[in-house]
Amino acid sequence: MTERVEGHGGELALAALRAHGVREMFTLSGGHVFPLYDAAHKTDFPIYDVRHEQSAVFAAEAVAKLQRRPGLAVLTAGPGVTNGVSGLTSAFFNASPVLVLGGRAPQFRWGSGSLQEMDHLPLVAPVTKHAETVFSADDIPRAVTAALTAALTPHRGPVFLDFPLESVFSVGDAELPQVSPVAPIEADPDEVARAAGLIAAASRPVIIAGSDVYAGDAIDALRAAAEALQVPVFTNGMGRGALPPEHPLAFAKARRVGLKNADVVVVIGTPLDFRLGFGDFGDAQVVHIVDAPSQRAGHVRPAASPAGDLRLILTALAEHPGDRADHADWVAQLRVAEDAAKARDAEEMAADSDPIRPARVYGELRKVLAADAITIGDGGDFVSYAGRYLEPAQPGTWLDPGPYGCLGTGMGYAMGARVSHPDRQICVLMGDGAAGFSLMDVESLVRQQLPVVIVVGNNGIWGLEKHPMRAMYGYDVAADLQPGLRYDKVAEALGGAGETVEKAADLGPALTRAFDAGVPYLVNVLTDPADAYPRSSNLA
Ligand SMILES: Cc1ncc(C[n+]2csc(CCOP(=O)(O)OP(=O)(O)O)c2C)c(N)n1
Ligand SMILES: [Mg+2]
Repeated sequence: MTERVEGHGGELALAALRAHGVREMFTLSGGHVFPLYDAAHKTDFPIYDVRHEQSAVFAAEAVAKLQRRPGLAVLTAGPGVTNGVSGLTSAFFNASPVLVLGGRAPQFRWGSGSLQEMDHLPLVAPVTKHAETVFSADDIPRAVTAALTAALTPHRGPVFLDFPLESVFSVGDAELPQVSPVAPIEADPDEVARAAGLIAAASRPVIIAGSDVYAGDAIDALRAAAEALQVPVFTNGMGRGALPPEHPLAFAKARRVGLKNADVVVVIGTPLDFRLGFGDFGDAQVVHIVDAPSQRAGHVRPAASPAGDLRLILTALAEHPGDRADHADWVAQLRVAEDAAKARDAEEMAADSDPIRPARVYGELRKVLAADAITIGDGGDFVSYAGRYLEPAQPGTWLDPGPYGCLGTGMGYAMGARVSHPDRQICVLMGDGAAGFSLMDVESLVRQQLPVVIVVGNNGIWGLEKHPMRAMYGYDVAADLQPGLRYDKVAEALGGAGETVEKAADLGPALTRAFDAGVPYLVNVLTDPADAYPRSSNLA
């Protein structure tokens, strides 16, 4: 049974959006998109607005990542859309189902020089799965449905539509297309069996599970596969927290030892990119399990690479009928390395140094974060430390920018997280450099009553660039910020609250006040500028 809908372009768009479970929009005002606001306003569809379009797209991406449903950003024509391009690109790298609806100058006088008249498609096409201009109101429901279907089909990703002024302002009517669930891609059973056989026969296998495992709702299947085959699990991105930290197969710190000694490395739902040494694991065989054939690596020859629905593939691995090698010694060996690294980390997280070292910030934070708290990283070294010292206890609680590495996600991701989880702790970990990209959106959070905690690791430098530049050239340029700057006062001026912390002993009480505040609260921690995150490759 199909439903017929009537109304202006905004109303037709909203009808299709609702049918797909879109529940809110993130935006920054512009006349070209007024009909979308009109439709939302009349039907109590929540509108959250921001102070820079990139925050709107990042907020939509956070919704998409956390809730595994489409996130929506509405951007006005021209500069509204171009300001959203870094957000779209991040979503593209992260396979996040984000829909950006753009305004567009009128078609009937295209070429005459209307305000903000530009064709957005050539700009956004390379970073979207689908980009289209919808020339008539009647066509909007079909276009929205097609775009969202593309966004949700693995390998997922962002999509873009723009509406010429006359198409979104005029009245039309259309059938509301049926929304059918995306059919799972079934992997080649022989390839799955080959993968299962390799893992089962391995002496020292490891799993690395990434974001698509969460996006594909395959967390339980991952756990079942790991348990059935007794394989230690490391994670990255949205895969973090897939196994609770106390699980016997959950590992984080023993990664170097694990990858150095493994004979089979099973990478699931994440690309073989720079984060994984480009898939070069020495003599180990690589099994790369991906959610769509397009995600198979071109630069590596895996021993097996099943491509398809991750839940189905992982369930098949769990049910592997053949013999399996005993991995108990291997798991025990990694546990020794893990425990030793944890003990070292615990010492660093308790360090009483002056100035404060970032490790201590995370030591204190761990004491006040609930298991379901959402932590968001936006910065350089300060966030690398977050990755090392914070242990997400549940899946879907960790947001990092992903392999595009775009600074500035902080306040947008925070908004999307707060809207997704009104009752949880939301904590943004920000470098002082990163803060400059989105801190103005504290105003948006205050005004719309979306409290979050922001912890700024304030070392007065672009640390992740300054230290490598010095190492490379013996000097650095364009890497300094004002030391000791009062970012807490910025939050205060924007209607939030905050404080500056200079002594390690003051961190705990400050964090407790922050989470109790009920308004956006910025804890400005003055950290040691001499502290550089140790990394083998310092280029980012
Ligand atoms: C949009 C964008 N611009 C520039 C960079 C390059 N970059 C990566 S990390 C970094 C430094 C971040 O400094 P800060 O946020 O203060 O964190 P710190 O390293 O000092 O802890 C820069 C400039 C980037 N990743 N994204
Ligand atoms: Mg810094």
